[in-house]
Amino acid sequence: MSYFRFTSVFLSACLWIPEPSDEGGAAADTDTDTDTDTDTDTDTDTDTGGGFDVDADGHASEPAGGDDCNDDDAAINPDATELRGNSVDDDCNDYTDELSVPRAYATIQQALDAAADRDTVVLKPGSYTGGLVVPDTELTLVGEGGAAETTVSGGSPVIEVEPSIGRSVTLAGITISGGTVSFPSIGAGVRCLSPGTVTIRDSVLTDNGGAQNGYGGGLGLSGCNAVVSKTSFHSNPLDIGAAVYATRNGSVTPSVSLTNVSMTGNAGVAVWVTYSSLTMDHVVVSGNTTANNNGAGVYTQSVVGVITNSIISNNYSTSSVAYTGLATTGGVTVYYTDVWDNRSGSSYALSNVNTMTVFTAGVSGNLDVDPRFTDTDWSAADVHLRSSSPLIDAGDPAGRDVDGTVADIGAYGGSGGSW
Ligand SMILES: [Ca+2]
Ligand SMILES: [Ca+2]
Ligand SMILES: [Ca+2]
Ligand SMILES: [Ca+2]
Repeated sequence: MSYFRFTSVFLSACLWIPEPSDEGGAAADTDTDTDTDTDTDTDTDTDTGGGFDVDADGHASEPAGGDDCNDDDAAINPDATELRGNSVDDDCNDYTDELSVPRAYATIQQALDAAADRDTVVLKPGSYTGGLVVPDTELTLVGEGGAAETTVSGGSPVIEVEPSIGRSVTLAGITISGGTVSFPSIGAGVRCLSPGTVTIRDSVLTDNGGAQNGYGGGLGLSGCNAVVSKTSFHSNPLDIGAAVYATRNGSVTPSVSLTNVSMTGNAGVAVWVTYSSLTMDHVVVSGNTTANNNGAGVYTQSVVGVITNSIISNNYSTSSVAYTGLATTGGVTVYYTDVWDNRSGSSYALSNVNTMTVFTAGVSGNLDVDPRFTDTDWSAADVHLRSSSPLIDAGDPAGRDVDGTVADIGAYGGSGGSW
């Protein structure tokens, strides 16, 4: 008996919760309740545990405040194992006929290998071992309880995806950590060298890199497209692309889209993209620091793209020749973006160095001001804006926040700002 089941049984024995009418249970109606609602069921269940747990599977019905999504079937409850092919959500997690780890499949890799296109592999809350390969299958790997309750760690990389052209692999609701990569390889956390698309949302990529001599700590791409949203990259140690690294693979140039993303406390250049197209919208790249020569912040070369509604601040490199802050060429358009207090040189003596950049404060909505974040402990920064921040309502006026006001600049502005 699981702790949860024990708790439910225990509570059912101790508490009386008002029963819902007409649960439809099969037990004989021996109490004196009357059928008061307007559905076609008759009131036959109210005497079997007071409507609290009609099917006696240890889980109260949802109308009674419980978590049993079908209180007429004892085989269906949150402790059940998901069965495939029956079009039933057996384990009440809002996914139907998913490949469930670890109940139906002991390991993530077993589930990935068994999956077909459009399948979903769902992880129960817990910690899992990385070193995974997602085959060329259009699938979703998701943590049922979100990134706060689901961690996949270790491996080189933690997760490799291999989608062919036109296919997409989605990773969602997962903390991906502890990956390593060594020169000349790409990608410690998530690696994609295939010409399809990797989609990452509602996730955390942290502590990936380690060796300091490969490319791409959190996410490494070569000729692979990426769509990343509502995701944080923090404390990834790697010089070149601590958070995201992307480049072409032969003649295949990737498209990289980052929306509502934060990158803080990484050791190295957070975004390093070459020979690609790049969109950064509502991205924070702040508090990334390195003692090595390549710099910190954002670096692009031979890239066409747009950076908007974003913040690039407090990135420090001890090298006097580093590309610290925003270092990009004319192929990238920058607007409604704040670039502030990036420094390089010994003891970070050179302020706001933006070598190569096309950025000009005061033009195209661009700013050079203190963002006034809630917290600047960069190892786990809360980059929500304080109410006094000059970046509130300072984004592209064509965009709106979820509250209907003009979009804020930063990771929590715009229509996708709730995360
Ligand atoms: Ca039940
Ligand atoms: Ca049930
Ligand atoms: Ca399910
Ligand atoms: Ca099922």
